[in-house]
Amino acid sequence: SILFEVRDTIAHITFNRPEKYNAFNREMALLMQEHLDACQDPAVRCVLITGAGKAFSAGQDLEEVVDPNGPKITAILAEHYNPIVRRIRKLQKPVVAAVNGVAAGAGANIALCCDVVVAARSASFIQAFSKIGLIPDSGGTFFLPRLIGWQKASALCMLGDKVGAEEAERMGMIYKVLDDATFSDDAQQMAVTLAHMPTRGLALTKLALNNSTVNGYEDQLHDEELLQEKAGASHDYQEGVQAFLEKRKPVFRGE
Ligand code: LHQ
Repeated sequence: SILFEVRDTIAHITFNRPEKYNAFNREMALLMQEHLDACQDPAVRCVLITGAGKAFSAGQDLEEVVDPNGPKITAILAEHYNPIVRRIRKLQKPVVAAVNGVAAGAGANIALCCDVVVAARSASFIQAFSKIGLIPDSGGTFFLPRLIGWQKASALCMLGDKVGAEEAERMGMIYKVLDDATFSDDAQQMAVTLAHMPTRGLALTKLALNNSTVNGYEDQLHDEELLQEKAGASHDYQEGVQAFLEKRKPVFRGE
């Protein structure tokens, strides 16, 4: 249900249940966690998540939750989705979501917790939860108001309106829209760029941004000192400065 391949330091994670719009069943949610764990390998310097077929992901496979005697919702969140979101935020390297088509429910919010979110012009985002009586999960109530502001988040969470990629870009929900025709190549190129950057510095950048969600201003300035000290001790910082002064292209090792 998920394709996983590491090629040229990029881990490609491709949701692959196209006939179900890549809806998450238990197997797929657990597999996603395994693959994200595998991405901790230092040989991986960027993760690229996308969907096969027409959709990115339609969120929870609703066929799997129709039985009221089936798995409890709390267990689904605690065992399927929250561990995925936590892994993406904790992973010490950039995670790119390349949203190729519709991203609904948990599918949308897994995309939105990634470090760089790009979408094909024809893609869309739906906080589908309200339409079936649920609340946005997989971090949606945390990330969405921070991305697009309280009012737009609140309205989208309640109305469940479909937001096209261009509007999502305008709102600040995603980084960029890419053309459909070249989407997969362009998203891949972005992953290549990130994979050649100072991975350690990017990891510390991610940590600083994560910390800013809990820190006050003074604590955040203090964290920047500590994290910058670590970044400043990296090989890639030396290399970056030296390459600049020597007017040559830097060769970053990611450490
Ligand atoms: C699906 C699904 C799907 C199964 C499309 N399941 N088959 C956490 C805790 C516990 C419980 C619940 O959930 C959660 C987290 C969540 O993610 S809740 C939100 C769950 N997702 C949704 O409510 C979205 C449901 N899907 C849709 O609204 C539409 O399918 C979208 C807007 C995604 C796409 O619409 P269309 O482009 O019109 O496509 P479609 O509706 O025809 O779907 C294509 C096929 O995919 C279709 O199968 P079929 O055999 O009829 O061709 C759908 O049944 C199937 N599919 N989403 N979530």
